Amino acid sequence: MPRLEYQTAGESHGPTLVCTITGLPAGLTLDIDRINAELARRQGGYGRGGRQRIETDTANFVTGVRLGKTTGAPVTALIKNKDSRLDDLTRTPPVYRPRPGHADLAGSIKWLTTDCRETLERASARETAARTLGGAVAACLLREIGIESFGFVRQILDARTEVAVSPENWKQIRELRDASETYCPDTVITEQHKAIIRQAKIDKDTVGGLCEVHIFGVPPGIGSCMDWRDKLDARIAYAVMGIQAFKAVEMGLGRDVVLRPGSKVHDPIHYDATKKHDSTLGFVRTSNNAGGTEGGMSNGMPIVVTGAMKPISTLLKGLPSVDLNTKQPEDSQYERSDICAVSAASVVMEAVVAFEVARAALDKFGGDSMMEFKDNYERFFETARLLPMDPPETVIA
Ligand code: EPS
Repeated sequence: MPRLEYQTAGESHGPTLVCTITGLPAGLTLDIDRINAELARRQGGYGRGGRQRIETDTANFVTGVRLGKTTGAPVTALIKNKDSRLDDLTRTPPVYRPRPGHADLAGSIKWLTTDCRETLERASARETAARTLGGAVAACLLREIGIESFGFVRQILDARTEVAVSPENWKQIRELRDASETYCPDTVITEQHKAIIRQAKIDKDTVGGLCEVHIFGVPPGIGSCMDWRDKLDARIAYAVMGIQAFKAVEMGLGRDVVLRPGSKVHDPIHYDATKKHDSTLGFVRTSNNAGGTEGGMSNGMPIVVTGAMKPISTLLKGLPSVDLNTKQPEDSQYERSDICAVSAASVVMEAVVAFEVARAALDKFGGDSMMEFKDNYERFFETARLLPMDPPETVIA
């Protein structure tokens, strides 16, 4: 069976976006309502542009699914672009004045053209709808083994919530997030976010922020230290940096590890027999500075990832640039865009992190069918709880 992978295709103003997922076991029930709910959430958030009023993103599965379940064949899903006009040069004209911060300049040189549209149609964050779909499918698989994901907005510009998320409170915090127009589980900070975005609009400017994702119920031992390419934290960082406009990724304490000595960074290990039947197998920590991975493997604690999104590079007032045909100084060209897309990015980030965890879970437990996958998962826990296998007197202290 191939390893779980996904790829996307489609232009921002082409007829459709495509997500193809290979390596899914047979028999996975796709929760279409939840998948479409994630697509709708990605379209939302305070500060989005006019495009989201045109589109109603929904997943149309065209291969690899029968009677609502995967068959083991490649799964392909389409998301229709209602605002399809790629070949209409009056409504989708060439772009000769590249936007600093966008893919425009590098792409136009790479593909030997002065029309940045060739690049920007694919570089556009519209593509993230397809990755959100792939991640929402992966989340269906994870829920079958009790793994849940949760993403939210921690900060926009300098307005930051200090809300603490834990396995005990995350569902209440999710309700707060869902009531927030910026997907931030803090009513006071949400109002500050909205004021920041309103001011940016007046200033014809844009703003970025921090997204945070927590994954709960991940058993120890997902990922591997044996090959750097299989390290779970490395895979997650790769996936998060692959989201449009992301400039930094951190696990747990992240770069703040440098501000503390080792005794204040590493999470003490305790054994609690009452938690033996949890996904932790009873090995609990009093802190989670590591963000749930050690040595590139999950350690039983929640996986905690932060991603930093830069401000959108399309500014209504333009930025200093050059006309690629005349080489004369000109301000960058304006294309309809968003003032702030951090809320949407938190949905995309949750999706791409979930996909990486799903791949690592399938690498560990495998199986051509969901029945086999879940059976392997249960069997692993049964065996792990039997450790040590040798009688205690033969174990050298
Ligand atoms: C987006 C769709 C795009 C942009 C935005 C996000 O649609 P349009 O270009 O037709 O307005 O609103 O894309 C960008 C921020 C970008 O840099 O291209 C979406 O669906 O998320």
